[in-house]
Amino acid sequence: MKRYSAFAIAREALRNHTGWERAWRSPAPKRHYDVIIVGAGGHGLATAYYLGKNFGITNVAILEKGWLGGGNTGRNTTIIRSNYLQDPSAAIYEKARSLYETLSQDLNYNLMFSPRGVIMLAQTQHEVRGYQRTAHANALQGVATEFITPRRVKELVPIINLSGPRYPVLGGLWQERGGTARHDAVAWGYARACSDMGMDIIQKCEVTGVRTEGGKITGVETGKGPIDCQKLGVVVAGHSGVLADMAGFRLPIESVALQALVSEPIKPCMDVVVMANTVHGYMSQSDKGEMVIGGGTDGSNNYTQRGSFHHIEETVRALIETFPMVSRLKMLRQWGGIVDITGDRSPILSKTPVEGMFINCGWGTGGFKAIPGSGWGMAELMAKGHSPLTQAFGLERFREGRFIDESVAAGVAH
Ligand code: FAD
Ligand code: PYC
Repeated sequence: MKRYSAFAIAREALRNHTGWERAWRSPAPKRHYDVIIVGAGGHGLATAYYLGKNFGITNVAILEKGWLGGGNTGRNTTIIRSNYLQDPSAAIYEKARSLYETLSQDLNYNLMFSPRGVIMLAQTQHEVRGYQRTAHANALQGVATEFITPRRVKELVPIINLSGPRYPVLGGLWQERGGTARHDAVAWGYARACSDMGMDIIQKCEVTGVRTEGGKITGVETGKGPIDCQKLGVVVAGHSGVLADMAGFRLPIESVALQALVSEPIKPCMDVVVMANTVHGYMSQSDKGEMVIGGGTDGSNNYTQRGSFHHIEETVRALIETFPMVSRLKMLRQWGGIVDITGDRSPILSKTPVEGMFINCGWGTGGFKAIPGSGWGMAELMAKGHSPLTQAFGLERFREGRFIDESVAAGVAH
């Protein structure tokens, strides 16, 4: 695959952009692969990429029922941070954040990573204590965060109203190297690199059945026929329960819609990301000038990719107290994704009761930020059978009661 560079752009400009290659191939599926990954979202593609890059495993197919990146990866609000409380979480999210720092260069694809800083506002005494505790934990974990005063919050976010009648701003948990990245580009960058390594990305190829023999994985049924494999990685976010059901086991997971919206584009007014978890809202400004806004999850489990209308109204109403300027904005578009939530708000990266079948899910409302670290750990788990990054996130923790409680760090109300 030709490298993207300033020189390549100049060359193509001179020949009316007729020389660009397709970013990834669209092959017909082969009858057999060493590894099949189900789901071409960020986590599935990153898993495939690190299988190839770190372990030389490239006879891999990535099967996607829709278009790659069309699930939550292409629907999220792109916030990247690693300010979690528990040690296993800090390890995997910080691994991901640090990989994001150089991922554009690694993939030779501009992910528009923007470490502009993330603040999680403390708007109750309970949150003050919670975030101070997280800042102390992060210091021990080597994650750079600090608890900041309301005055510092105002310096960083001049448009904020510190003295809301219900929820005044009492401080915030600040991560200076948190930020955002372009979500589609993350999927596209990994896809291009996987295709370049010889992996087959097969879109419009729904997995409809999981084939086993003597408790061991042998392959999958798909809309394009049966395909055999030695190892299967299921990375399908909100549809994880459906795939587990096909293989004959159950997951401790719920699927629910989470939605977001963007405003009309306006002049630059906020150059950090702000999460206001008590009022169930968060906001950043995109490079195009739109205010990117999201809220909490729907109150009932569902598989819609829209979310309920009253919920978006509630989000905006709540945000107006902290950001009065929002009341003057016109909203441009709204969408939703199906997120997969576990009881302890931590993901599952695990072997399963079926030998050779692995699962990566449960990232809930917060998995975009984790994509590189998750892919790194999941690839190691699939290649070697164990990984220090994924060890604590096995399915057995629900049986053994070793929960990794991240209900505060999850940030988004559910
Ligand atoms: P997905 O991107 O959903 O990929 C799974 C893929 O599997 C899909 O493409 C789907 O089509 C495919 N699939 C499903 N079933 C089958 C099948 N049977 N056969 C073949 N393919 C199948 N996280 C953050 O860190 N920061 C944020 O700011 C943030 N904001 C969010 C805002 C919203 C509105 C939403 C919905 C989510 C947000 N998230 C955020 C969460 C984040 O988007 C997800 O955790 C992450 O994208 C999950 O990635 P994935 O690769 O696991 O899933
Ligand atoms: O996990 O940071 C996050 C997040 C922000 C918005 C949705 N999830």
